[in-house]
Amino acid sequence: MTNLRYQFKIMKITSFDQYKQVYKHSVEQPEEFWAGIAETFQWKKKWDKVLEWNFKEPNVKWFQGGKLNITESCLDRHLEKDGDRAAIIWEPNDPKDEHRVLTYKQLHEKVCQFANVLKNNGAKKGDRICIYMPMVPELAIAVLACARIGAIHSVVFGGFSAQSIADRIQDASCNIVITADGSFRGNKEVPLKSIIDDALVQCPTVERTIVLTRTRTPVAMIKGRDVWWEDEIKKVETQGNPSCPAEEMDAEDMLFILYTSGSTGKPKGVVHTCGGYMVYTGYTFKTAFQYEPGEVYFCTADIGWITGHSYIAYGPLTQGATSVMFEGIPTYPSPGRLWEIVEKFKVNILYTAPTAIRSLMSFGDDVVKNKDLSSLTKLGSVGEPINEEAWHWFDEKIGHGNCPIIDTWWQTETGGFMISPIANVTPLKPSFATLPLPGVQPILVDEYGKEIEGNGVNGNLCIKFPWPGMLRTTYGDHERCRTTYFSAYENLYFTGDGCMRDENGYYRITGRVDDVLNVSGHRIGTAEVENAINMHSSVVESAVVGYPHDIKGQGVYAFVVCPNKHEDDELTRKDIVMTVARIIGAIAKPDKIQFVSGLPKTRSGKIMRRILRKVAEGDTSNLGDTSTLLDPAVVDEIKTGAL
Ligand code: 6R9
Repeated sequence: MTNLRYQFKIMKITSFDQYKQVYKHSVEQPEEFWAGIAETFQWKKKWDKVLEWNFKEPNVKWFQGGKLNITESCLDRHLEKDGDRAAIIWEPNDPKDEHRVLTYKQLHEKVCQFANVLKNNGAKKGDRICIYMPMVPELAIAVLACARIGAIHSVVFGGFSAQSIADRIQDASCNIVITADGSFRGNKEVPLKSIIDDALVQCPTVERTIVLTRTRTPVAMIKGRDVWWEDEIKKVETQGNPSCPAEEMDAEDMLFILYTSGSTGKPKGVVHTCGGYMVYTGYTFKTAFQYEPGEVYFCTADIGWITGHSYIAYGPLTQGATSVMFEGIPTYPSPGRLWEIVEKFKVNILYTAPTAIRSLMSFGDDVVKNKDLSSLTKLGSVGEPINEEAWHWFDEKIGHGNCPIIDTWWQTETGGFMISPIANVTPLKPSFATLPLPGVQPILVDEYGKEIEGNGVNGNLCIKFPWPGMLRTTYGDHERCRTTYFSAYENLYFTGDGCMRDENGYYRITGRVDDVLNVSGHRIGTAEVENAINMHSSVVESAVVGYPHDIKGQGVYAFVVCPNKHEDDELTRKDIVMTVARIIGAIAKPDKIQFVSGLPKTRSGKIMRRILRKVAEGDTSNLGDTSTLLDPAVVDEIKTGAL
């Protein structure tokens, strides 16, 4: 049994030397290290075995024999001492509307209530429940209520189309959908329930939808299938049982599924489990931000993405943190909105994305000048590599030069931060995620999987030892998990990212090395977008690549073969964009569409994406060897027509 002083030390790191010691210990004695961290969470029964693993199948099990319910670490354990502390501060889309504060006591009560609603509506442990909701506190409540009763949530971001939702509901055979009439985002209203209705035409497994009132836009409510959230809550109230016992879960039981794009067409359902994910999100949140109770923390992500799961909901709540949740967008009603929220709630820690920073930078410094940002002590960045210009602006204009920037590198699949500075401990270097957190063992490999040792090197980023927050499988298809992450290099988890390690051993992520784009910090598979474009009636084939975009990081550039198109190119472009929005969602819309008579293919029929990437980047001076192309003439045409 590890002693408590040691546990305290590993979560609260005060010097760079101490980080190095703890890191060394985490590599030499990983099981002791992780057991020490796990001790700081609430378990119904402690584990029998810390770790069992191989990366071949893969088979990774943490804290086997342990019994828990993650909501007890997030809620119940804070009630006695900190029940009146704010758990969630919610800021609505329209600043003229009232904000809401939910204390730990209130959040606990609402989660229990809604857990009982779920039970009344037939939900059981192990069921898959799809959640498609606006960024309102009820979204967090729905997520936690699923966890409370042991149902597996699958949150779908509010920007996805009916078709994308249907694919995800079918893949996991969900029986319940939780949604709202609509959502407010900036000056737009999204008719969520109507989109769900379109999706459900293809989803016979769904027996019930629970609909929250938000925009009160008219909705179709189908007898026997659709119920209102508010009515169901009233029923629970009259039943007079406000509490809901937390279902006992095995450490390795599934907690949730979250779909993410890869290099093949269909998004994968990344699976996270109860014990490991709880320990990992809580530990990384506490460690990287060196979070102290009472600090106000604001993560600008949406719960529909992994960042929101791990660092709006679960991670901060396990640590009894006060988490600000924002319904709207950074530029509404004006580009000063984020800074106004910081001012209003005296935010101490602001965690956001480079794309948001670049977008707000473009409005000039005046927007920031008259805002009181003096409450800020720590800043964070996530989602994509942060360029130096954005890093310095964030540092100077927002942090006034005295807030560390915690550039956290991680993925949906890793569950939580992997490579990240520790606030006020790790010396920073702009655009570098710096060093692995204790417990994380990165390694760079060449294309053959050989380790690239030493410093001042570049390679593909892999992880060589398991960590508790890693994905366990891809839902319904374990083989896909193996081939995607564990087959490229033997005995390593492959991240899909390229990376450089500088002379001091600091890591800088250089971007994806597979066919995944990172648009405004969101992962989009090129194959997925191509499939959607190809659905358009006059498209024969297409190829999608990324190109550098000032605000989004990467933009979507599509080369489309469309011989029988409408004579008005612009109209056809709009139709294609609309087709993509229908099939995937607005987030995947191509920024540029170039019509071509053919794609550059090798004699074996493979599209030479290298050439297309160069054209999209506007660098056609040296396209490299094109001699293996079936028809080298198409390259000239593509070059001339570049947008
Ligand atoms: C958390 C999240 C994961 C991909 C990842 C990488 C990129 C994320 C980054 C970063 C450089 C950072 N990425 N954080 N690149 N520096 N701090 O974004 O998860 O949506 O699954 O995306 O995002 O390319 O592989 P996810």
